[in-house]
Amino acid sequence: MKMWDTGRDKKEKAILVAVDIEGENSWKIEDSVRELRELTLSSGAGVIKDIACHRVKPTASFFIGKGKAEEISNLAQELEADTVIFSEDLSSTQQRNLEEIITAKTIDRTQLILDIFAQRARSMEGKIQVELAQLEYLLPRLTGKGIFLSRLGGGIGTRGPGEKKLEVDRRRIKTRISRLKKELNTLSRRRWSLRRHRKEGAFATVAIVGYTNAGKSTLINRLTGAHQDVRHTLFSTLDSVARKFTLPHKQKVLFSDTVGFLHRLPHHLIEAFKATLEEVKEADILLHVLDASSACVYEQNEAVHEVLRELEADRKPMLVALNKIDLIKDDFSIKRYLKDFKNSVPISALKGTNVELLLEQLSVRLDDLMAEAELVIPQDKMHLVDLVYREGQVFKSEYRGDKVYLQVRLPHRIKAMLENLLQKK
Ligand SMILES: Nc1nc2c(ncn2[C@@H]2O[C@H](COP(=O)(O)OP(=O)(O)OP(=O)(O)O)[C@@H](O)[C@H]2O)c(=O)[nH]1
Ligand SMILES: [Mg+2]
Repeated sequence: MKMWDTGRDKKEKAILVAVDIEGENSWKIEDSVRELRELTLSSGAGVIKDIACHRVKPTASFFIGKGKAEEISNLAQELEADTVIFSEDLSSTQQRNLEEIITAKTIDRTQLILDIFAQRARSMEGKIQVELAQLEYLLPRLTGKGIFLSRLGGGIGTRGPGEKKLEVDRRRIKTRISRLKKELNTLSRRRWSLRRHRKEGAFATVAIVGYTNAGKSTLINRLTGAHQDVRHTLFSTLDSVARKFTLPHKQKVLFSDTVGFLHRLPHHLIEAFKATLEEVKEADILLHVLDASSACVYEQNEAVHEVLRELEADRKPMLVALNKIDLIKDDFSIKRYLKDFKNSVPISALKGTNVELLLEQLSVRLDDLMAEAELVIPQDKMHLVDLVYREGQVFKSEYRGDKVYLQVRLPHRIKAMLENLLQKK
């Protein structure tokens, strides 16, 4: 039996503690509670109670103060909770102290998210990325008693591809981290050469991005007949998938569906998933799927931009699909969103509404972005060939004497820059 299967048969019972620290979180407390609940359910645990508390400042030893911790402890005993989940990140001291008072296992939001990722990881790359994020999270916490090492109960916070390895010491963890990073590097290089290959096939790349559960996989499935897992749960997609498609203006594109974003996505995860998220960084255009039926459309939109900024992909051209309009009863909010979100098209990926319109818009945007060019690159400027492959789609490439001839489609700005550089002696 795999170790991270423990606790699966009996549903883990969790108490949620959403903490609102003054001026720290732009989300309303009700929304934080709702999100924590969805995350918990996505991890497979059940929620037996949620508690919201406000604090001006967290305390160093108990985060929520000793009195409140005791209150939660009583409640946990009374309700026979297995786990108490905090909406904010806890330091190792806070976690240890809390666990001494609250006899149930105590975990924070990052651990909860890491646990969901651990359960979802399927591909080798996905598993390595999750393990890396788990170890990076664990490392600074491996001090003193090392509470993480003594957890044998199973359930959230104890599962993961790297779980068995949690029982090794700091130094071995560090060695493991560097090995995982090396493996990721190798995989990432392989990915890069694949991508280069694809570009030779003259595909423009469209990365489907968006908040988790917005409907990204539903959309790629509808458009391309892909079979991405679609579920009403957070982070159902971890591994990216790419599918070929021909747009109304005959451009050949490659749609990629990848991991969903989240408000305050743990930094370790973004770091670890950077390889997967390269698809986003390298895309010619982003197709942002926004769940227009959510009560937190603006917050989710902001969270997506926050992650894109971290990936340095926030300046990419973007088309917004205002999804799930079948669930919206009033025209007024759709009109408002169309005004507030630039370049947006209201759609329903589930029902197929306006999907053609979305594709047409995508075609128009791509036409605007790209221009065809013929380039002749002399030997002393061979480094530019790489740039062309990275930024554009190559239809034809051949040696003509000692020069390279390329027939390409490129973003206007790159075309102008190259033509300028190639004119210079
Ligand atoms: N009503 C309605 N539901 C939709 C629509 N699009 C997607 N859904 C539902 O929303 C849920 C999430 O859809 P997914 O396609 O898995 O979302 P995702 O963005 O890929 O989510 P992750 O991979 O988990 O980040 C599923 O239950 C879908 O059936 C839509 O247009 N209308
Ligand atoms: Mg998905």
